[in-house]
Amino acid sequence: MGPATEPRDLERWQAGPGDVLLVTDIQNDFLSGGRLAVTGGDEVIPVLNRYINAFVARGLSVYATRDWHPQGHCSFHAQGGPWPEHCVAGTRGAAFSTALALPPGTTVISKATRPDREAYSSFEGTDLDEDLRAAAIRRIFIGGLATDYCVLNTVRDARRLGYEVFVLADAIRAVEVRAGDGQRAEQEMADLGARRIVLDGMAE
Ligand code: VGL
Ligand code: ZN
Repeated sequence: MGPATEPRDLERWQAGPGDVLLVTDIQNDFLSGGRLAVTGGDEVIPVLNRYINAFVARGLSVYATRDWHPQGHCSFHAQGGPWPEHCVAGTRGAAFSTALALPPGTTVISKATRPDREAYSSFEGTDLDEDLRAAAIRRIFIGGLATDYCVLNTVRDARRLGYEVFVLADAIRAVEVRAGDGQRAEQEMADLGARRIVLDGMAE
């Protein structure tokens, strides 16, 4: 296998009909000062804004997901879960960052809304698959937080459901509960056939 086909290679890319931008969990609690701040999480926002511009300029749709837990969610420490309380529906911590330039008409997908169920994938317990199918979407361009949780699990489901996936390598960051989780997640996504792109690889 030559270098050009190595799975970790960055590809030139362009977005067009059948493509969607899936902006994942750019919520205050995952950003600096938040309850579950992801290291470097803020850095992806200006990059995502440029991807958003590129999609909007081509008349393509943008979806934004949000972690949207009820109070007392099973994933919180107080309930014996792995995380501090975060992204409680309707709170400031659960709100999208005001620095994120979501366009009018953005479809918002709320996930992990049931008290007794964790859901890292944006497909789990949501209408995302039905919505994308109804819109004839075949390719998902995914960026956001966190690489090793929501992004990874969403990509697993997307590939299983038959979507082509492009991971925005310059617009994701990992929680890294264990060092290397982000790297392992990126490798698994590549192994699943997700392609890795960066903004600079966009063809004119
Ligand atoms: C997530 C940790 C806790 C995520 C959600 O969406 O990546 N990570 N809850
Ligand atoms: Zn959560």
